[in-house]
Parts: sequence; C-alpha cells; structure tokens
Amino acid sequence: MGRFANSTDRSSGLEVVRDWNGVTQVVLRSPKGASARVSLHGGQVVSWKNDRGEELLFTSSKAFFKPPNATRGGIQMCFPQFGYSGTLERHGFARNLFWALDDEHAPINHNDNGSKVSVDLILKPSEDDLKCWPHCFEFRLRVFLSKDGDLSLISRIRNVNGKPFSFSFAYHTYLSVSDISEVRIEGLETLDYLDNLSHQERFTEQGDAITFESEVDRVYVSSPNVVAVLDHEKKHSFVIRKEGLPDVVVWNPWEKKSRTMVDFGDEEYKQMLCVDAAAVERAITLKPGEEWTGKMELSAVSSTNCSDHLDHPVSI
Ligand code: TA6
Repeated sequence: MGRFANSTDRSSGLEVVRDWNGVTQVVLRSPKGASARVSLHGGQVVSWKNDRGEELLFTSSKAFFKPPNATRGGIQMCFPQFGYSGTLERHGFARNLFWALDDEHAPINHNDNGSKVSVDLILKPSEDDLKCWPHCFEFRLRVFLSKDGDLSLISRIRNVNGKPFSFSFAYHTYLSVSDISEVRIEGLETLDYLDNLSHQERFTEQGDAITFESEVDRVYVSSPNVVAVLDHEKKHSFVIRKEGLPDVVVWNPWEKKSRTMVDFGDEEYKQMLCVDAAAVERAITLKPGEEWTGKMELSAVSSTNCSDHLDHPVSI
C-alpha cells in the first residue's frame, strides 16, 4: 500500500488511512463502488470517484501535497474569507489548517441505513489563529457519499464568541472535465456577476448557457440552487445543488494565468473547471450562539437525463 497505512476494516464503508506525508485521510465507499477521500488537512475532499472508479475531481499533476498549503484540486473549504475580500490570506485559513475527526457525531456507515456513509470533521481556532482572526467559532463539516455515489457536504459554522462576526464562504470545487472548450454551464443564464478580471465590476450574463474560450473568474450572484455542468465528450453532467449559498463562482485560468501558477501544469486548464457554491457577495453575520448551514450536493449523471435532475432541491 506504500503511501497509505490502512487502519480500519473496509466492510464498514469507512477507512481511516494516512497519506505519504502521514496526514490522516478518511475514505468513504458506497456499496456500488463509488468512493470519496477526505483529508484532515484543510478538511479537503481530495478524491471523488464514480462506481466505475473514474475520478470526477481535478487535481493538478504539479500540486503540492505537503501541508501547509492546500493541494491544488479537489474541494477546498474557503473560510472565513473568499478570495481577497478581507484582510486574511486568499480564501482564508481553514483550507490550510489541520481539522479533527468530530467525535461528537459517530460516523454513519451504510450498514446502519443502507443509504449513505459519512464522516464528520471539526475545526476550532487555535491561539495563533485567533491572533489573525479574533473570533471563536466551531466549523463542523459532514461529508456524505450516497449509495448512488452522490457526494454531499454540510458545513455548520457556530459563533461561540462573545461578539458577532461576519465571514464569506465557498466550496472551492475543481471539477475534472474532458475538454474545457466543449463544456457548458446551465442555470446561470441572465444572472448578474461580479467580474474578478475587472475589479469586480458588475455585468449581466447573456441568455445562453456559459461556454469557455478565455480566462473566466466570476461570482454569479443570487443564483438558483441547482446548476449543471454538461460535458458532452464524457457523456455526463455534474449537477450541483446547494442550500444557504446564494452565489456561484466560476473559474478557469486559461493559458496565460496557468503559466503563472507553480502548482499547475501549463495545459491543465483544458481539463478543469472550478464551479464553487459560495456566499461571497453579502457576508454572513452570526451573533453569539448563532449557527449558519451551507449545503452542497454533487451528482454525476449521464448527459441524457441531466434535465430530470434539475428540478429537485438538495436531498440531504
Ligand atoms: O475561485 C476563483 C479564485 O478566486 C481565482 O481568482 C483564483 O485565484 C482561484 O480562486 C485560485 O485561488 P488559489 O488561492 O487556490 O490559487
């Protein structure tokens, strides 16, 4: 097994392993063969595979796997800040910190209710973290894998502080695509967006599905709770359902920006697309004792019946 030291029986659908840097990861397996891998470094989902063992998330061949920086790929937790919208490092610190398994919630395995397997992680600020962001919080993350291989994430952020605090948030999701120039996004037509390539100026999207022929870095605001990414060549679509996350960030660095990123291959922009369920335009404010919940559910469905999936909300 080389880079993984197996330490739990696989029959339960849950396995706790260590990666080659000794970082704990939890592997979730569905009875039909789908899987997901969650790292305690950053609470990052580092892999999501369908029941044919095909990887659905993009990870750069140039990615750094050694903490502290987040690995370029998978699903990163951007908290308490998205992008440079505050005084902290880009996308906040949660994606660079070590999380713990949340003992308060016993992991659910498919033997119990046959429908899903999940793991719970928790992040609380250390003394050092409080120096750069002086707010006590509890960030509970539950990652599910349904028996059909759908991947769901529920984030619950509680203010355990003496005073209110505000934050922005994103599930920074690197989707693996066959060819970016053949991919289209449905569900964001005619929406307003803030363009990060022109000082967050506000524009309105045209009426058709979004396609890609150059760098895109936009925050679509007040978006519907279901969006689809159609990949004709792979004959599948990603259906993204969300709750408590009004915005959708769409990012592809294209050629020029790709060459500036050390942990990203020059041509890799052709095989990835970030579509992030997010809360960016308006910060979320929590009074002491209050809790916010943000849910995202990812399904990979065959293209032919993508539209059937577009009309029902998050089912977790
Ligand atoms: O999600 C879009 C974005 O904010 C882009 O502006 C780009 O910088 C990307 O995130 C990647 O950020 P990272 O800090 O992971 O390099």
